[in-house]
Amino acid sequence: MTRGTYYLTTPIYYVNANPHVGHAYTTIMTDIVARHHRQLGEDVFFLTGTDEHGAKVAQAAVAAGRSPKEHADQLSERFRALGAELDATNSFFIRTTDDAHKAEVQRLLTIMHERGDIYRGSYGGWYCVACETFYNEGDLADSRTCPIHGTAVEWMEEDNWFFRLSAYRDRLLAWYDEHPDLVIPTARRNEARRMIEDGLEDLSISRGQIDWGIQVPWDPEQVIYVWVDALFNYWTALQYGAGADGTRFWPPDLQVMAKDILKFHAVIWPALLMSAGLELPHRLAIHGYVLKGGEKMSKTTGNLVDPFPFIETYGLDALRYYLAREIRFGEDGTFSAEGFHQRYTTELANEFGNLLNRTVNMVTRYRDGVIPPDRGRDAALADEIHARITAVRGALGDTDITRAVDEAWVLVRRLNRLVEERTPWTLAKDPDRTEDLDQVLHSLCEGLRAVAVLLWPVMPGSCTRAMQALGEVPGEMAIHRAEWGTGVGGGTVVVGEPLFPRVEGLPE
Ligand code: ME8
Repeated sequence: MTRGTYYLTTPIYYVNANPHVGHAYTTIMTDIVARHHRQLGEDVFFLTGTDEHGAKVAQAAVAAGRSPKEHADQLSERFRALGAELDATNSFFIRTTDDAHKAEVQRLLTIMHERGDIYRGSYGGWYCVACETFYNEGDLADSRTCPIHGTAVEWMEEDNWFFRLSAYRDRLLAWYDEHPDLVIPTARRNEARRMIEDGLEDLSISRGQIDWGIQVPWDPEQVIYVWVDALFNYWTALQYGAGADGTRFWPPDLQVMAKDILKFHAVIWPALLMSAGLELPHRLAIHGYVLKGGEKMSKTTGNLVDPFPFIETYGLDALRYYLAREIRFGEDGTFSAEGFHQRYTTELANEFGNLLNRTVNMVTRYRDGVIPPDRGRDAALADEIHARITAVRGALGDTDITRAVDEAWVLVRRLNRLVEERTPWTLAKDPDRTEDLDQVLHSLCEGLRAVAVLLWPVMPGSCTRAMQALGEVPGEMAIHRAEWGTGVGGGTVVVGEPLFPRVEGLPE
């Protein structure tokens, strides 16, 4: 039997400034889904990378006193390092300055040109360099500023190449109607559909005034508009970054991003693909903003949170968990050092870490470390575990990452209640209740293994350690290992360091 493939992507990040928690957020959320699909036994290809051309990057390079390429090399490395630091399991890291990417973008553009979708025209409009896009007068915020960044826009007038985006209106609407859950959440889908319905203007897809970009194949005076160059990365990466027959992964099963780039992905991207004759993605999952002090965390606003101090103080898994749980996937959410500390202490250290610790200690004290056999007295818990697995799978199938963590956490709390209700320390004093004690210890180990498997995509390091503490083979995180009765059986627990040691908080 061939394994099903699953292809998922993050946006490729601009190399105009250092990565921050906003980028970490998207990469972590996508990694959670990637890991989950590997647990399901699928052949997963997970792509991330950097977007390196365009005016924005060229200007940042000038400001840093470097050539665009030197600047891009340096910054791209930081994004790559961030991914590694976050334990992101991306299969490839694309750079739009890769020669193979450039050649493939040129090939696609030639196809679009040959089919008559690209023509020469002139255009004048208000340009926001931070967005790398034109705005109509009516879209601008007060005093002619960008509606997203609040920064000044510039009038730009050019003679360049245009893509007949307007000609794709009906095909795009039909595609939306045929695929009702293509863009999630629904509010974003409706927003994107409205943009199409309200009418689309043709898109200027080349620039004559800058040279930091990919040359238009039939016009050496012009470079390809950075967004067209960037969007095609999702296709080009498979041509040279996914081994032989990389295109078997096409089309993307899931593309994750924040709402700032909804129009590019939900309107322009599908039209480009139609024009290039390529299949369209199955799902675009649009998440909200990570806010700091009530505002979107962004390079332009400057209210950035550096993820590294949090990783150093609390550990990487705490950051992954906090972002997945605190910021409801699809909605805006606030990052706060205080909230982070609170969740770390109550949920990770007390509810999860301490539960594992107590369980391992009790098995050690009362049963010499050997997990006792199932005495067949906990069918209800076995059912509950099965229900949790179904719920977590369902939530991740809907790309509702926060709900998946919530569903898994129901089991963590259920197991804590089990300890309180059955008080194993009382059972241990009563020779007539040996089997009851066996059962509660067995049930806790079963339940904790399920928790470790279900939360492994979110907290890979800690859940692997939890599996080791339970005497399990830590590498085996396939989803079926969460089911009751799939443990190694008669295993020996291993007393170790706490999963989430107590820490002093970081200053807000
Ligand atoms: O837009 N909250 O790159 P970019 C949540 N190069 N997510 C955030 C965030 C925040 N405060 N800040 C950034 C670009 N992000 C283009 C994309 S794709 C073909 C080209 C994340 O560096 C989020 O995923 O501005 C957002 O969509 C992306 O970074 C924008 O990154």
